[in-house]
Amino acid sequence: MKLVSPIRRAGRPGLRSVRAPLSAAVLASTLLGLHTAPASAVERAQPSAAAAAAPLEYSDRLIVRYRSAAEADVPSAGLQLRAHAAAQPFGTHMKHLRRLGTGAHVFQLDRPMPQDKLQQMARALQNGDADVEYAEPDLRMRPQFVPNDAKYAKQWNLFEPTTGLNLPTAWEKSTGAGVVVAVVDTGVRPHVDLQANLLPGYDFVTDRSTANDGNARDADASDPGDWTVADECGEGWPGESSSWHGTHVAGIAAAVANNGIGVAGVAHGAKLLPVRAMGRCGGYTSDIADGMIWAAGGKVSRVPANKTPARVINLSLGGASRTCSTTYSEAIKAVRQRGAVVVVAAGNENMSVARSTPANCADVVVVTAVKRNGHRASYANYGTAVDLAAPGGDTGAGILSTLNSGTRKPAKDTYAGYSGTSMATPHVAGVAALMLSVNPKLTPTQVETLLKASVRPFPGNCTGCGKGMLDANMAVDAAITARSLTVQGAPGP
Ligand SMILES: [Ca+2]
Ligand SMILES: [Ca+2]
Ligand SMILES: [Ca+2]
Repeated sequence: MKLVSPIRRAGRPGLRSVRAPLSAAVLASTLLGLHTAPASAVERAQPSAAAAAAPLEYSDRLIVRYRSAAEADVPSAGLQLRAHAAAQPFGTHMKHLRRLGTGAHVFQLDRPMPQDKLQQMARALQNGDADVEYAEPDLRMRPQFVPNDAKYAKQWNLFEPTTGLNLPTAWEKSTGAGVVVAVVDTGVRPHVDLQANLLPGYDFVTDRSTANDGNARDADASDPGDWTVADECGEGWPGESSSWHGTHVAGIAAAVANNGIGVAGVAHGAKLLPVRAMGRCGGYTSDIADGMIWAAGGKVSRVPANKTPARVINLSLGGASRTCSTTYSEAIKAVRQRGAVVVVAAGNENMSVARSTPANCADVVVVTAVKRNGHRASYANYGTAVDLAAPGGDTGAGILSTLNSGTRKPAKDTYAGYSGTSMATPHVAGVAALMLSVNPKLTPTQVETLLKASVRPFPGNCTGCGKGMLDANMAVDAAITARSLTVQGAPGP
């Protein structure tokens, strides 16, 4: 059921084909006339799966890996000519953009196309050129959050017996010292409650209208704002205020604690590596993949080496796709080889996680959201790919974290409650940092296994929410126990 199509307006080059992260309020006002409202009157209106998915079925980029050009910054003229020829029957042109950290190449089309057409084009390219190892759409991702009213919000998510993380107890053993957590997101503000934990990071956004900072990639990962005007991210979509999504996510994972102000992050002893890969209307898979590889210490051409590689990569983002792209699979494989655990939001469409990517990729820790009462949040995706659940908040009880007061450009530091699987995910990323701090030898697979083995049972109804609810104290204990097992030569999983 596709009710809203993100048809790009003719003659407005550079505009995005997908919408920005929409607030629940906006979605409600936009879509309630078109969609059946959720049954529960207690829950706010949530985007239906179809509405949330539809705009993401478009992209104006393809990713192609050539057997002969994996090491080359630019594929040969012959290869480019064949790519160009493959695009012609689809009424578009393909222009080489750049090489990815995976060794694949990104091509720019002259206009956004629906995902199924892109798939056909990718297949045509693959079938017509023996040198093409694979070709796939470069899907745009968006942050996975639902903004919330802050006035009732407190940090119940850290300590409350029902669904809290049992953190005060865990903090006696670990605060994440020595561990770097990468937040691949919209960038961050130098918020007073983040600053002491912030590393320099990098801005991987290549597309200038997405970037909104006046240039393509650069060394400044600060968030200039991701506000949009009506129709910018697809016709029919209203304008949006800046979300400061990355700043909020970063604060949950590792806001400064015991400084007398604001909030406490889960792993407030850890360092935050801001990796900017999204902006206005979300961001491309290709930029996210490069950001991930760089975050873990991998090489990305034309980007200076990351001197502070991350052991934990937080992806509070996603898009609609029934398959995990090869680009994501390769990026995940590359960062895991470097010892980084990837934590991914299940998504906010109240649908099967199998339809949300990169949550449907293998070898990532997939997190869904519980409400304050331990029931699955009404927006939260579910299914067998979900590994565990963490507090994601809901109406009147959002997850409080660092934010900025600017509606467009940055203004003052502030704090606010947001809800979403975007908010649940950095709880798990933070706990992974607590575990790696007490046991740096843990592999990404071991971190995932121990996280799942140390959960608490759900106090509410949470079907398809994985093994249970995140418990920081039990996870840290499990990491400490695994340390002694490793010493005795009996490594864990
Ligand atoms: Ca830039
Ligand atoms: Ca920048
Ligand atoms: Ca603080």
